[in-house]
Amino acid sequence: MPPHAARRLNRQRLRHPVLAVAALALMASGAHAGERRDLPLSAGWQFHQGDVGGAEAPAFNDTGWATVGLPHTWNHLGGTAQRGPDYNATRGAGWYRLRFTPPADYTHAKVWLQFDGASINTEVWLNGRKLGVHQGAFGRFRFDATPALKLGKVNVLAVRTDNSSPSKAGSPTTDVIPMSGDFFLFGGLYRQVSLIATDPVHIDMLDWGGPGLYAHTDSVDGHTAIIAVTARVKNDAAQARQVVVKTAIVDAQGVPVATDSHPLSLAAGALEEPEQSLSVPNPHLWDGRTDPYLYQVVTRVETADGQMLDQVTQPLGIRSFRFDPDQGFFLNGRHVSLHGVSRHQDRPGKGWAITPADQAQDMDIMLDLGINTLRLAHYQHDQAIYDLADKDGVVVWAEIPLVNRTAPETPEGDKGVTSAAFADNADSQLHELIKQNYNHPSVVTWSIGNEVNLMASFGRGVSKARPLLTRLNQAAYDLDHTRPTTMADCCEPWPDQPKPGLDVVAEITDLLGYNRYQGWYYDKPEDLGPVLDRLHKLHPRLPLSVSEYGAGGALTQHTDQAQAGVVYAKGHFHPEELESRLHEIWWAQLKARPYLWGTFIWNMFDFASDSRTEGDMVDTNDKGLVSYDRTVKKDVFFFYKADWSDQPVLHLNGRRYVDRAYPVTDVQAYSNAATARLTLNGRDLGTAPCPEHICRWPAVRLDVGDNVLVASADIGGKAIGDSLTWRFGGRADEIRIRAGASAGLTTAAGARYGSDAFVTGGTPHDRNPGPEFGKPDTTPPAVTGTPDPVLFETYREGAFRYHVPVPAGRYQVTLHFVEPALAAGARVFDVAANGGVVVKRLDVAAEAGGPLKALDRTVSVEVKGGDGLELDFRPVTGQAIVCAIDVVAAR
Ligand code: GCB
Repeated sequence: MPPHAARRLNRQRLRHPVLAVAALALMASGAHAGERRDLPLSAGWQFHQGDVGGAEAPAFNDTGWATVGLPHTWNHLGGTAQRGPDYNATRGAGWYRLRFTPPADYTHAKVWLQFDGASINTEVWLNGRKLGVHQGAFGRFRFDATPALKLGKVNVLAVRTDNSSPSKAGSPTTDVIPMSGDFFLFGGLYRQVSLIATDPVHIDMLDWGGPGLYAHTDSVDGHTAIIAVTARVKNDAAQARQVVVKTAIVDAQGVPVATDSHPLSLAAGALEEPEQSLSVPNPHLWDGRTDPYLYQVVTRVETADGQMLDQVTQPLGIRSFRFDPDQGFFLNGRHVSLHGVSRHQDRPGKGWAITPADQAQDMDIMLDLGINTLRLAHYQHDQAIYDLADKDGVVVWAEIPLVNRTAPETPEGDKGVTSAAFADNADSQLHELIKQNYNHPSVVTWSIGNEVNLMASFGRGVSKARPLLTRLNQAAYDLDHTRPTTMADCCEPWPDQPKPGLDVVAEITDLLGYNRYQGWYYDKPEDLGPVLDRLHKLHPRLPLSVSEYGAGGALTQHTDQAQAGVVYAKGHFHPEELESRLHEIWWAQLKARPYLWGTFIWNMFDFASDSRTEGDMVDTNDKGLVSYDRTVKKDVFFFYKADWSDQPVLHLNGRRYVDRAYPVTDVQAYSNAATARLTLNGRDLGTAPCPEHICRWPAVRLDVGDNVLVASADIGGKAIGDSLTWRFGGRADEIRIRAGASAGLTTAAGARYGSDAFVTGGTPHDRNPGPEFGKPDTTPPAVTGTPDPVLFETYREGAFRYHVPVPAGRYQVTLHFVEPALAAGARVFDVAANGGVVVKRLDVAAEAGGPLKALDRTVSVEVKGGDGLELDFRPVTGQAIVCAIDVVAAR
């Protein structure tokens, strides 16, 4: 029916609103003979990890198998310091068998088996008869179980799942995306399975796992919204049928506000897709987190004499949106600055086999943070989370798992040749994503890939991603003309620095996201903004977002001065304080760039990654704002919450760095108060302003023993406070600094060094950064001539100054040096203490007798007044260097 005709029809109906409402209220409620019946198959499965012959046969003896419930996975990894006894990262086959008895009184003639998601390849047999195969770990899929099902009798369902790694020789998943990625692909029936009975005449059950009913807003203004609804109506009966397709749009109170009826002739076996156009008067808009108002679309197929055959209900949010390359995102004509996170779906112990309560908890934590957008990375998540996003007004980026490469890896590397099977699988997973999520008002863009040329950027093969991306982009348009496409790009080379083997993938999709890790994996954190500006200039018509930015943050690893020491992005030391600091620098730059339509932190939660041993955990990517088990909000969580949420926030940082190395330290809090006050053991340390939500009390002198810090503020007349206790077990007149290091150290003799601090200038280095992701583990030769060679592995180099905050008095200052590589004569420098040169023309290699030999110099220095000790390292030839500094009161 053309839209204008529908509008007329609805106007006529609205002349009798009371009658219409009463009639449709009836239509939208109550049980009917033709109503679908849904039998969850969650309990009582027999499970066997690994392959077994003949398990698809009904008579197969599975008595020795484990009894499990769904959701289920056999894989367990991540979130712990060491691999525990339940560690299981085995990829391969997992068999499930279930005996169940469908009710004998099923009057419906069609029965479908529905899998909400199973990983990665799934083969299904019912009573020994093969129903089909599904390839892809994330989409919902269904099979027609009718011919194999026995009503009222015991049926045997056998399912073989296989999450073999695609890179394994001869793997069955070679052509199933994703080919790689750091997230672990958990195996098994990790979402629900159910049996659904319908009438032979029904809304299509075999439309890529989708609802068979699709609605979108054709147009909306202040007075009217025109909603286009397409129901795919299938007649699986042997005879032709005359039916009526009745559609109602029902408001949040359950009141129908628009209806349409469409008579339909269905030949035997036919599928028809009648389009209906409904006009909603005075539409209440779905307006993001401000007002996520939801209608429902209810479509019912009835016989000509009014008997219901089938009915499907889908969410409807009436909204308009657009993306502008210079001004960002607009929802219902209003600019909204989209700020949010990316999320993976796994949890400790459960992997991907999570419950609706887990989904709800994740959303609650994200809402508490104050997100208004969410990237559901790097694949289709469970319907529950899209439903929550609809309900809570969170704008969603939805995506398919085309990650890191667009062709299978061959033994010779990635040749960039996308096979037909691979392309078809990516296309199928895109169909599933779009069909299954079409009706979610929260979804505003379809992403067709993530970092598709990453491997090629590392020199591992070549990337020829454009043909596949172009196909997927076109498929997304064909499936949904209402939403723009996007993708996340990592590796675009600058036009003046093309990289052989690396293709440019920008400007295929309508929008683009950049994954950027300036200051973590590469560059400096301050480079983020300028790099984005350059990209914006390069693609002036392309609306850009930052689809990832983030840093690791370990709960048990701490540093005294973030950014003073070496950054071990792919290694073992990820101090929480550095994660916070980098986000402070990044967010200031992102916030100042209104052309970005959205920003997405990588990641909301730590997640399992069998390729990583970083920070303080194995098998875990620790870039979450919240711990893997969801119990600990890292400091940086409160930085964003202070900016994004309207809840009052006052959070003292560093509560997990309890045993402090230095007697003097900055204290910092995150808050959305204008100012905050701090006391230490009851002493007032004054009120600090909180610009950009960061309140700082510099150089606070700690007491020996416990230090109770209490912060307080007033936000809109409401008092808010936070407190923590630190311990300082050292002495006020003794400071030992480990130069270049982001971690502290206690020597064999028990001397405690803090991480590099109190310093300006120079650059930090570590000769032995430890194992790093993606690199062979090598241990450099140790320094000789010291009982503490580790103290000589890190150093600071250049022209630099330490301002050591010790009280007045006489100090023994010991400087620890090593020459890492240079010969005598290549490096000569002076060291001045409070202006006077105390070490003159030092050539470490010459004095120590060559590189990698420890050299100590001790001088006595008088510190007058309260300004502390300034040590100035002044190069004469080459660069100055120091490994550690002891400033100890002469006693
Ligand atoms: C990326 C990837 C993401 C990784 C992340 C990281 O760019 O898209 O999947 O987890 O980097 O932490 O390195």
